[in-house]
Amino acid sequence: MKKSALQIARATYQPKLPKALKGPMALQEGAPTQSVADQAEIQKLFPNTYGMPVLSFVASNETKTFPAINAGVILSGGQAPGGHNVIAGLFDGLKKMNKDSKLYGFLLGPGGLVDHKYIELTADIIDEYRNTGGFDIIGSGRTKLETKEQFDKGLQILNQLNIKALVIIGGDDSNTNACVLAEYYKAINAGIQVIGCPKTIDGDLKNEMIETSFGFDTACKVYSEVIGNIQRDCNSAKKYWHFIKLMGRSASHIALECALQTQPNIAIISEEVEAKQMTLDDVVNYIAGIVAARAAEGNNFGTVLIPEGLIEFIPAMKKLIAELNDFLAHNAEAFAQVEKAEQINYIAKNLSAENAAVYTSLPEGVARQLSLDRDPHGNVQVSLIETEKLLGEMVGRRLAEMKKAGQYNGKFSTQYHFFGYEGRCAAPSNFDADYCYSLGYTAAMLIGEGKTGYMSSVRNTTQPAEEWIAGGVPVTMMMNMERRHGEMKPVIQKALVKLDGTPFKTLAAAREQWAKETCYMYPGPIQYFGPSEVCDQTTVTLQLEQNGK
Ligand code: FBP
Repeated sequence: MKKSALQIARATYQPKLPKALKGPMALQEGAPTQSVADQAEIQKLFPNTYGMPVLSFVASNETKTFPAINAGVILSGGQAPGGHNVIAGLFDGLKKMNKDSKLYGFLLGPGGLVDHKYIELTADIIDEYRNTGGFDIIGSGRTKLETKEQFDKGLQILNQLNIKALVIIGGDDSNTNACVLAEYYKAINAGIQVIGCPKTIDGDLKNEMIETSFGFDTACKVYSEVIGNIQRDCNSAKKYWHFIKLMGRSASHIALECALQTQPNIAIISEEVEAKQMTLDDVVNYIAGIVAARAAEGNNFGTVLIPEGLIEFIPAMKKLIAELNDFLAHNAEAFAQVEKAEQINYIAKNLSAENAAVYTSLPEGVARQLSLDRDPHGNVQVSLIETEKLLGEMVGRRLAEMKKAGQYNGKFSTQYHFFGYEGRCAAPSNFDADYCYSLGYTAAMLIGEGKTGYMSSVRNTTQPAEEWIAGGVPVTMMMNMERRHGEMKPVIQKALVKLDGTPFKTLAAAREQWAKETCYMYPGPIQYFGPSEVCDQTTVTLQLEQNGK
């Protein structure tokens, strides 16, 4: 297949590894661990994998020998830059321990394990995918691995291929399921180790031991590049307000990181909206106030960053969505008979007065999206809701009222953007290329040490890769009990934006100035070759979290 010049050059990049992983190494065990909350319940549910110590690899003079092993790998959930390097690192690590080891890839996500769809990943295949974006080497999928039947069907193929270890590359839910699988295989003495790897561009799988999920760095850099370009355009023509929605199903880490990289006029953070119990009108008034203040200075242009998950963090919208889900689930047939022109009225008549008022205040298009687009579980698919248009249109209406009242005298023209899929398969930045390769290599070493129920962990990531600390964190350590589909379940705690954390505080301290003045920053495209300060810097979020600056 024909390749671009960058593809060819990038294929030869050798990812950096932590010093401890470069030669012979020894494993250091820490003290026994506890789950972050609900210790008694989690311990009861995971009697075989609870309380294990945190592990770190350190350089050693002792050379060990390892038997050949067959391992399997699964990519789970949304794509994130660097997945191919996790697999390359895993492959190289397994081969380093014993050249006769083999790696199998299950196809199209966890479903591949259950349906027995797989390929053997040979050196030729791996070489094709080194340092590339995407998950296309084996594909990904969102099948949840959670039932005993699935685990047993998986075990059949693992036994058939003599696979002794399985690496699951996924987000919080996939790693939770990986841990349930590890516990199950241990309980039945299946002789299969299960290791997880932290993936998601959303950045919400992180804690004391997992500093960041892979892909967040690259995705934020791609979005920040285009936001910067839009800001240049915006500041050149000075005639548009750009409403930019950014991916991130729930947490606002991506919006926050992009704001820190580009200094837009406005950045909405869902976690703050929820904490302050803001209504949709409050958010609209906040934006309209800034638009009017800039207009008073003659600046009828600006940029607004909006996190994808915002709608569900607005308490009134959350209530409305809950009632709508319920109503539509119980009245699907009757609703299907209603004429299109009548649908909004019909729904409004059947909602509680409070929710009907919110519903009818929405622009027609959004009201329709809320009532029509359901996923297979009957839930609104928030990512399909054009929150950027919702806010833009509502701000437009508010400004018209302000104009009548003599509080605003400007022009308001909008442009709308949604950045998500553009960044999920980008070629990994140097940080993600190195981080992912190290995560995969570490997973191989954990397999070599016979571990199960661990997540591969690489820490100290704001320092040069040489100084990174590779090891494993027991997945049970990150768990707590949460209500899911009406039942209490053990899950890895999702990391939302902390309002008392340095990244948010940094935004909060600067945003008034960014709103009033035009302080845009232009990060430019990801650089793979050149000075280290240009090519190897990780996210502002990680630097602020780890170093406070
Ligand atoms: P993961 O949590 O599986 O990594 O996926 C994250 C994400 O990219 C979200 O940001 C987004 O809301 C969602 O996936 C989109 O899902 P899909 O690819 O199924 O449209």
